[in-house]
Amino acid sequence: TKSLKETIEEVIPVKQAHLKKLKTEYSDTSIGDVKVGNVIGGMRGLRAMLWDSSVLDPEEGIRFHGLSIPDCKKALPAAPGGKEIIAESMLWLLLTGQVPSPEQTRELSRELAQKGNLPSSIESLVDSLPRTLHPMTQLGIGVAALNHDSSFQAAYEKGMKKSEYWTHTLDDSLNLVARLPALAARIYRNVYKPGAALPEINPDLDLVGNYTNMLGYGDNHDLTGIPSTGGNASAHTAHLVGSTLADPYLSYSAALFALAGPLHGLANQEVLRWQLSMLKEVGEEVSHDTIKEYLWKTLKSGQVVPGYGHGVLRNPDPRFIALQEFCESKPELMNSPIIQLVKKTYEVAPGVLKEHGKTKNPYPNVDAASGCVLYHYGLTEFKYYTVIFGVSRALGCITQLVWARALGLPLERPKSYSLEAIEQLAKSG
Ligand code: FCX
Repeated sequence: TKSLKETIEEVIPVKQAHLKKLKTEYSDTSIGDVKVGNVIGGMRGLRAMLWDSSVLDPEEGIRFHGLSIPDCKKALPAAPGGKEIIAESMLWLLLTGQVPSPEQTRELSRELAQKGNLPSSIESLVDSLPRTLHPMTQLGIGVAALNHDSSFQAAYEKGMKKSEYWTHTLDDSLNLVARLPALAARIYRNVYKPGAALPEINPDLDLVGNYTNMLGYGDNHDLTGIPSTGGNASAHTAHLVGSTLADPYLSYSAALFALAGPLHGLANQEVLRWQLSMLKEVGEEVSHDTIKEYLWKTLKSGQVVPGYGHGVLRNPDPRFIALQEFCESKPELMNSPIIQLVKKTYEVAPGVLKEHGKTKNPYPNVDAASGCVLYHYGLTEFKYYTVIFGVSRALGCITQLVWARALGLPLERPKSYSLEAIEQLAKSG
């Protein structure tokens, strides 16, 4: 069976030819205008980025090489005995656009397990961090320090041809993905279970199986996240930093610090903090009316309702729907108070946000549900939740780094203007 690298190698010339055709035939063709609103509104809706492995449609959500999340669940090899997509099969799809065979998936799992141990210098670096330092900050520090062994950086210093950039980027990226579980699990152990033993990586488990096992939750695939890609802040950051030829470790650590923002990945922590403070205030008997009151109290205090709204989506996030369906498929999940609360909140929050009249999308995003499943499984330390997000999102970000180098995409440098200059441009039309 063909390896991942061999499969990518076959696809690269096809994509390079497609990009070359685009460049020669359409470089000077406009595909949309830039309004002042785009420049001062966070570039919302600005068509300004190439990202091939997935597309995010405002109405129907994300598709990976054309496959929706339900399509992926049907097509991709699932975990042994499980139903959930396993990370390695998703990684193969993202990187190659093809569905891997069970053997290819198993082979990749074995390769990642072999590469999964942390260098002792990284272990002592992470162990030296204060327990009170946010787990996301610790993860970013650990990932950046892993660049000690970057093959991209070493090859660059020796001088390598542009055509080799992608293979060293892939090597670093696979090493990074392989080491994330041990790094993330060590941070969890250090902060929440100091002194507890950390299980070894088991070569017979896949990436998520090893990660949940090292967290102390057994080989539980229900905790995995769905990688996302595209113009969101963390993916965009990885893409921008990678365009300077900073290696994948530095690029992904930058992405993790973007993910650590409350409007982005930290929202899954914020949702739990918010829902739990609601539970504390209104007690277990929560009615739609008490939830409504709490929503208005949040909005009136100038805070956003965490887990609702989205920069692109204008419908409930399919990742939220997938998690809701997952909860409905497990009776023990459905009578968990926190999952009941998320469900009841979903029944009133869109109405309140529509009445509030500010958000363009009053519906839930993935964070509205991602944390409560973890909470139910006993992983109640919600300040750790974004770290789990940071492990799964790496798949999307490193895919883009490999492909940006394979396609020879240049350093990113949008043009910036002063307020005065923007006004002049707007007046001159
Ligand atoms: N609660 C209250 N107000 C909200 C809101 C929410 N959930 N979502 C948007 N708004 C407000 C915005 O704050 C903005 O108000 P302003 O004009 O006073 O600044 C107005 O509605 C228009 O914002 P909008 O264009 O709809 O949304 P943006 O693209 O600016 O922002 C995010 C999108 C996701 C940042 C926004 O919806 C939000 O803050 N949501 C809550 C935090 C969250 O759940 N983030 C996770 C998003 C995603 F899933 C992820 O990255 O993981």
